[in-house]
Amino acid sequence: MGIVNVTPDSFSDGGAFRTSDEAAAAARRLLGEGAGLVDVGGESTRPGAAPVSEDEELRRVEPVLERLEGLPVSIDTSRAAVARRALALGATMVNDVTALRRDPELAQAVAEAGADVCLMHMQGEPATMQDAPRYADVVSEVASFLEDRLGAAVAAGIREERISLDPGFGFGKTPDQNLELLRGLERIVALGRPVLVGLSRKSTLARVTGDERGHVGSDAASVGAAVAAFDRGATLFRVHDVALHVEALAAAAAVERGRVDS
Ligand code: HH2
Repeated sequence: MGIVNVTPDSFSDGGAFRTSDEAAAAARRLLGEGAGLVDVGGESTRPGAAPVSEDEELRRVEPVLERLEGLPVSIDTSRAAVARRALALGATMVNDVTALRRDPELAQAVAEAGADVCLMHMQGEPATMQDAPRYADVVSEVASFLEDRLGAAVAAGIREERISLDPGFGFGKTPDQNLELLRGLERIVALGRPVLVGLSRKSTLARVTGDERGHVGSDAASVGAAVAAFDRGATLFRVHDVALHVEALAAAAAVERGRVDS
């Protein structure tokens, strides 16, 4: 999954595009590099980010989605109105960092469209989530949250085979909590749904490479973390540098198979 942020303030590439044409061209490039899907988002969820209005979110993503009709697109939103518009324009997946908790109508919008959905764990809200995240046992708590949200999504009429789960790296977690969660990823995989990970350029990766204050991890560190997640059973990777991840994960998958051809 290649990332296309249409936001002025996302943590690593906010404000990267001046026009919808530029954003759509970047999305096509990521697909050309081997992404199976591009994730288009109009509201930053980085730590400290303020929410944007529904009108503003729609104004940002709609022209990009129009330019990507017919291509595999996921919409990074927690709002039913934005999801409905994106699904009408051909998006096939809704990536909701609130796991269907923010907008009570979103589950129905996904169910009615028969779309895929990714349910992500977050402790708190983006504005304050990094203030003092606390867990007795981060792996168990995230697993049990995702199990509950999976149940809620199915109860709302979304078919289980449409649902993927995401532990939500960086969303209300310290660097050590992110690493403990990644080390224990098999517990999330054991819930029986595909697991998506968003580790790309997250600030925990800046910490592990000795950058004490940086907010953006390197692509090399991102690839290392993605391969560690792959080894623990993750199958979906939300990334900025698609070409690097495609090559690294092709190598990791070939090792797993023990032969060149799949
Ligand atoms: N991380 C961000 C946004 N959306 N969705 C999922 N499923 N998993 C993630 O880990 C995830 C996500 C990060 O926030 P943002 O500020 O939008 O930065 P970027 O899109 O550059 O990663």
